Amino acid sequence: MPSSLSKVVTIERHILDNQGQHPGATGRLTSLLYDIALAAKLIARETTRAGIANVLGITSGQNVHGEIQQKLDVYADQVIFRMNDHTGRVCVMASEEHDDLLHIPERYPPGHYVLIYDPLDGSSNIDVNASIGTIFAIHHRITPGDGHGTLEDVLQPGSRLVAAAYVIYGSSTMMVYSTGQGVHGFTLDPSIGEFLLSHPDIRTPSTGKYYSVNQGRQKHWSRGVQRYVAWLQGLDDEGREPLGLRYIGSMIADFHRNLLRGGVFLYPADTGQPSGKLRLTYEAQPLAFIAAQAGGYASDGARDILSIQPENLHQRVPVFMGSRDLVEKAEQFLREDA
Ligand code: AHM
Ligand code: MG
Repeated sequence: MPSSLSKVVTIERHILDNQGQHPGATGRLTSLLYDIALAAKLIARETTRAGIANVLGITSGQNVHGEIQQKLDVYADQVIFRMNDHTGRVCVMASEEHDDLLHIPERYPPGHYVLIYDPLDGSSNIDVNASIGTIFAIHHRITPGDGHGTLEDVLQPGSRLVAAAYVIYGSSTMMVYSTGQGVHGFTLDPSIGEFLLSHPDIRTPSTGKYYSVNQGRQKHWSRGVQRYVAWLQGLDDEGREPLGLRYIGSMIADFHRNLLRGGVFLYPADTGQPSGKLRLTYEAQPLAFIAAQAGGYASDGARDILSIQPENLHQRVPVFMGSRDLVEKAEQFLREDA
C-alpha cells in the first residue's frame, strides 16, 4: 500500500474511531452518522446536477427525458427521511419542510435517537449557483420506553444535543460534524465518493476578520444592534480597524467561513421580525453546538442559545454566533440598550 494512503481518513473510519472512545458505545450513533453522510452524498450529487437540469429544459416538472423533476429541497427532505425511517435507530424526525413531526412508519421499529434537520438551507441561492447547506441535530429520546417519539423528544435545549452536523455544497462538498469531542471537517472526493478528513479538530479564532449580516435591514434594527454593527465597522470612538463584511445569505456558507477564519454571523430581531428569522431547533441549536465545540459561542443577544428550552418546533430565535469575543460584545451592546 502506498504510504500516503495510510494518512487517508474516511468519515466512516473517523466516526468509528471517535465512538470507540465512548465506554459502552453501541455503535448506533455511528451508524446514524453514516446514514446522514450517505444522504449528504446523494443530495450533493443532485445539487451539482441542478443547473444542468435547467439547461435540459424542464416543463411542468418533467425534463426532456420524461423524468419527473423534483425541487431540490423536496428531494433532500425525502432522501433524509427515507434513509432514516427504517433503520431502528430513530424514534421520530422533524424537518423545516414539514409543519408537524415526521413519524416512523408503523412497520418499522422506533429507535433511540431523535433526528431534526433542515434539508436545504439557503435554497433561494440554488438558482444563482451560490452555496447552500444541510443541517442535522441529534438528541437522545427522553420519553421512556421504546415506542414512537413525541414532540417532547424534539423540544430539547441544545445543551442536550448528542451530535450536530452540517453539509455545505460549495466549490466542493464538505461535511462538518461534532459528537461533543471537537469539530471535524471532511471534503467529498467525488472521484471515489468518499468524505475524507480535511479539517481535523477545527478551532475558531476567539476574535475575527469578518462580520456577516443582512445590512439592508439596518433601518429595522434596535439601537443596540445598530451600535454593535457600527462597532464592528470601526465607526465608534475606539478607532479600531473595521472588520470585513461578507454575506452570502446562506447561513451555512456564512457560518462556515467565519468558523474557519474567525468572525460573527448575526440575524438579529428587528421591528419587522421580532424574533429574527432563523429557527431554533434545526438551524440555531446545531450550529451553536458546533460553534461551542470549536471554541466559539452563540447567543440570542442575551443568553447562550444552547440554554434555551424550545416551546415549539418552528420557533424563531435571534442569532449572534461565531468568535467568542465578538459575540460577547454583541451581548454587551444589547444589554446596555435594553
Ligand atoms: P431558508 O431556511 O428559507 O433557506 O432561510 C434561511 C436563510 C439562511 O440560510 C440565511 O442566513 C437567511 O435565510 C438569509 O435571510 P435574508 O435573505 O433575510 O438575509
Ligand atoms: Mg433553513
